[in-house]
Amino acid sequence: MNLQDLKSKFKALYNAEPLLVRSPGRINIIGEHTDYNDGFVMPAAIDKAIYVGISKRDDNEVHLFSASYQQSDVSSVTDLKKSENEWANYILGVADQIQKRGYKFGGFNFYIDGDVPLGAGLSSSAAVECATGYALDQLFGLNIEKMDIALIGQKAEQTFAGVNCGIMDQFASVFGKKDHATMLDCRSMEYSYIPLKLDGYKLVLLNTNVKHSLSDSAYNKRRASCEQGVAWVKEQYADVTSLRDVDMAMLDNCVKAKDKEVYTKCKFVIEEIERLQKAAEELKNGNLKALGKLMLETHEGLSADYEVSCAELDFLVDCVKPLDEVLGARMMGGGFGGCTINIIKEEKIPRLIEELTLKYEQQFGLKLGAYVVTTDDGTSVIS
Ligand code: GAF
Repeated sequence: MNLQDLKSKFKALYNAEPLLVRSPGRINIIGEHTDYNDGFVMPAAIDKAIYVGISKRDDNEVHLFSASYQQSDVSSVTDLKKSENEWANYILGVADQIQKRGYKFGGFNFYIDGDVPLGAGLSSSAAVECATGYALDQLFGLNIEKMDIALIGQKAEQTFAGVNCGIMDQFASVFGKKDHATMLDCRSMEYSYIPLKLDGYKLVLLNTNVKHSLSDSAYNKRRASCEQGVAWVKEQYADVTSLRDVDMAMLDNCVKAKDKEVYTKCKFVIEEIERLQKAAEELKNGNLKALGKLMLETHEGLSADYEVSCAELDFLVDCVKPLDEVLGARMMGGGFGGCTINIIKEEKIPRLIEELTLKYEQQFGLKLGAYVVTTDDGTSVIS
């Protein structure tokens, strides 16, 4: 990302000097669809980020410009509502949530750019939300807690983008730490950093370059199935408030006979919460092979039970599964497209990407994206 270029474009557009904020995209090592079930997640921020330039205005107007869409959007802080420009809603939704929490701010100019691939499941939208929240906080001296920046971003996604998401993506964008994975307990919101020592291996993201259109509605549907499962378990175990409190015996007892669909969805989540805890131990002990095996199990569960994979993601995982140089592989994030995350031996990466690109194109007529990523720090002011 050329920051000098971003600054000069901001100046040319708004005739003002911007404050610059960066907020990264994220990967998730393991722990999928567990965040909205009070479970654990293990994401990390990556070296691809959203960059925001921002300056105060003398009036109450909000002037936005997106470099990716080459579009502008004008509104007012006295009447923040959804825009016809979808990209603008991730920004306006955050401004709206900040206001709803009682913080006051005036009009602002805003320029957004970045190198997080859009629609690739790397949480570019969470990065936009967190960059916006932090930029407004820093520009207007609002003193918002960092955890609240993440929570505000999540709420904005739910209200202005209509996805009933959990907290993982915004949390990872704000709290990421270079060379570390973050283990977050989504119930207590306590977190710890686990060193990500990959010793000769690298994290490689393989981008299917598809985003099947049912992704948002299916996400909300999965969440509803989990809630239904909890409601049935609660009839017998009154203290239960989420799938985090449920074990397989309780699930078998209360849900199995009622609804197969709800049962398999809840089963995946219960298994995944347990799997993540094992994975954290393996990572701490430097046992990448065991971690990789758990990642493969996660993929199987996401594909067969949680049913959020797709032919393209399954194909990419199936291709690398038998290879010695690949320790782990799985689809990542909400599902229905985006990227797989792979742990691959460094010297084998270029050749493998070449082969997979060919195979993927032959199979689907699509171009494969491939990014060797490193982990990075979370949201910050850069100048
Ligand atoms: C999406 C959501 F935004 C996250 O909150 C999380 O639920 C994830 O899907 C699945 O683990 O990225």
